[in-house]
Amino acid sequence: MRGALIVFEGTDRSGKSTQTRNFTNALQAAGIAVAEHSPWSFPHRTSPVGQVINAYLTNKTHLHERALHLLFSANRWEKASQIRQALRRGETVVLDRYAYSGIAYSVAKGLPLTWCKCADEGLPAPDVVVFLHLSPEAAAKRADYGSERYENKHMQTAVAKVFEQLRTEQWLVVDADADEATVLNRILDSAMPTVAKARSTPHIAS
Ligand code: T5A
Ligand code: NA
Repeated sequence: MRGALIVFEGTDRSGKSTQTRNFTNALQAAGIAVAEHSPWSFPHRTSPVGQVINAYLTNKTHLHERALHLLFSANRWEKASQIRQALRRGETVVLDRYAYSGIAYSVAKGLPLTWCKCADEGLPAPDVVVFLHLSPEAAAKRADYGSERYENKHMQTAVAKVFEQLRTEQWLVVDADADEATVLNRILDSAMPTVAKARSTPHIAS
């Protein structure tokens, strides 16, 4: 059996890092092999490209918007073959953000949608996209909100609109405005059947 590629998306503070960790643990508890160090997060801040992105996000440097978009994409391409290899080895890969975030944040800042999509074309395609839905008001009440560049209501509302445009019928939309355990149960209920189906499908999409 191959691994499944599972992507978590959502606006800032919707609980992606918390739930990708919980979900990875739940997969392991169910006897499903997961890639080492899973979940893998984007931006992956410690790679050379990731360090430049991190400096931008924490307001330590300025970059042209288009350069920044390409760096976020390059940061995913740095990991693309590792993702494919893991899936082929039968390991499931859980991602905390992916190309949808790349497009949503750049388009929200005014870059053209078609241009933004190009840079990520050809990356391994997810089998499952779990979208954690949380209103900007509820997000603002969570710990540390506002410490990074995009954490303001105007930006988050714009990003949510682009995510809505990108959403397909295959996305699993989960209401993330509940306690951690309740949100995890919602995710497991909706994602587990799709994960099982993906693992029994030989083809890895791109
Ligand atoms: N970005 C990213 C782009 O512009 N382009 C790209 O291509 C990519 C990949 C950083 C920024 O980069 C942008 C998007 C972002 O603005 P990031 O590193 O993913 O991206 O951002 P982080 O700050 O690490 O993560 P988020 O702000 O998105 O938060 P999460 O991961 O959604 O939320 P999490 O799990 O860290 O939880 C936030 C807080 O809420 C608590 C947690 O304990 C934590 O304190 N919490 C809950 N509280 C109450 N109820 C619950 N159910 C809770 N679940 C978690
Ligand atoms: Na996060």
